[in-house]
Amino acid sequence: MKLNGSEIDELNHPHLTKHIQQFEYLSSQIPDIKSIVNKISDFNVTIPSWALGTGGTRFGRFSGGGEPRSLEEKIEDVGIIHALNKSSNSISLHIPWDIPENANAIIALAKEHGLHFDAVNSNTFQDQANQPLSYKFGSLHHVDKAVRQQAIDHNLEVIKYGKQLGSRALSVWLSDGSNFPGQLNFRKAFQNTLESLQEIYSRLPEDWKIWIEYKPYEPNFYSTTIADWGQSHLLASKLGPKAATLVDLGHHLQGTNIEQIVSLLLMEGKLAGFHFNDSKYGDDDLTVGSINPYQLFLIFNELVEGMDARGMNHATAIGWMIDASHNIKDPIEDLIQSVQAIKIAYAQALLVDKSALVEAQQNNDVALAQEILQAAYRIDVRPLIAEASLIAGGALNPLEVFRKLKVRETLIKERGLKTIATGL
Ligand code: PSV
Ligand code: MN
Repeated sequence: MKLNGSEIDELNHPHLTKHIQQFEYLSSQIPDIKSIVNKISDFNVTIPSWALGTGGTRFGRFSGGGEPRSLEEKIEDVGIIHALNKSSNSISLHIPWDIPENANAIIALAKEHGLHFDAVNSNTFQDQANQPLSYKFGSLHHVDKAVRQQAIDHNLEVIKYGKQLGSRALSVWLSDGSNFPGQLNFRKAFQNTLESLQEIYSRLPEDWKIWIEYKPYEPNFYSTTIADWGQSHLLASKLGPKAATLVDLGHHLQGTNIEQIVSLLLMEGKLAGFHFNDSKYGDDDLTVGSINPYQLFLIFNELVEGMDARGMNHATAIGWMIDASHNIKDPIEDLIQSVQAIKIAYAQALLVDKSALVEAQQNNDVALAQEILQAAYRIDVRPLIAEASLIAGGALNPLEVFRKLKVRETLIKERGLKTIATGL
């Protein structure tokens, strides 16, 4: 299924007069609104292939139907999101879940939908059929060199697929860790991981990066070998300039000041990018901005400040991606909401009065500094986001258009109600 621009235009039409009024009102409040609209237009958020099906917990999974059954259908789904919001022009694949049988045909299909391929993800957290050695006790950190070698070879294979598709980064998340005190020698586990990553790093293509994700717990509940940003950063700095730390918002213990982590990683030139989601308790993988939109804004505030300080291009210098699981919502609707929330937070961060904030900080004027931040956060920037989408040929309200066009109903007709889960 592929949406066409004219059916989207038609549904925008009845809302145009109201939109123009709202945008004009916002323009009267924001001096250089055009430059902000342009930045929003340039900004894209990658959709992970594994987020297009219904997720689940270890207790159950409740499919809404019409889920993608193949890589081709996952690309179609991202194409639908991109046609609606004009901000999701790439997909991130997970190997072996998404092995492209015919890379040229896959590239052609992606192009048809205006998409390209972002980072490729390796998977050494599951055993695959016919895999000689088990990852039950870890992969790149394993006590047995033969298991480590198998995991290294898998990562090299992932790079091979990524090269065919035009990806430029390998994203590594390890579930390696331990469940009980005494199970693992932390130092040896870390050194094994480093050695394994060094071997992968030495085989990275010239223009590639390796992104190292961290997570404090789950599936292991006592220790994780790359548990936090310090451990990831230690590995990334030992590896070299092509390695950096990937921040998944859900991978922090409650109350962690993620914006401060982001600021320092940026300062060191070691922020690879993001996996966006939201959470209340742990790695809940909820819709971005659904629980704590203020935190998301504060993170973007640091991003904008830090990237501007280093002269980085907001849209392209780091990886922007969603990593979420949709247990009760339609996955496409959830992803549409997530991308909108990210664009809102980014736009609000662009509206912070930077020079006034610097002055307030210099004067230790704490109350004023807070006022300045919150003044930007409290602006309703939705007309600005809608304007950027409209100019690019997208929907003023992507979620509403998705529903009005009865996209899910069509997908259910095409693909059936009962679909097999691929991925997480
Ligand atoms: C598991 O927590 C996880 O969500 C990691 O964040 C990875 O990025 C993702 O799965 C896919 O491997
Ligand atoms: Mn992640």
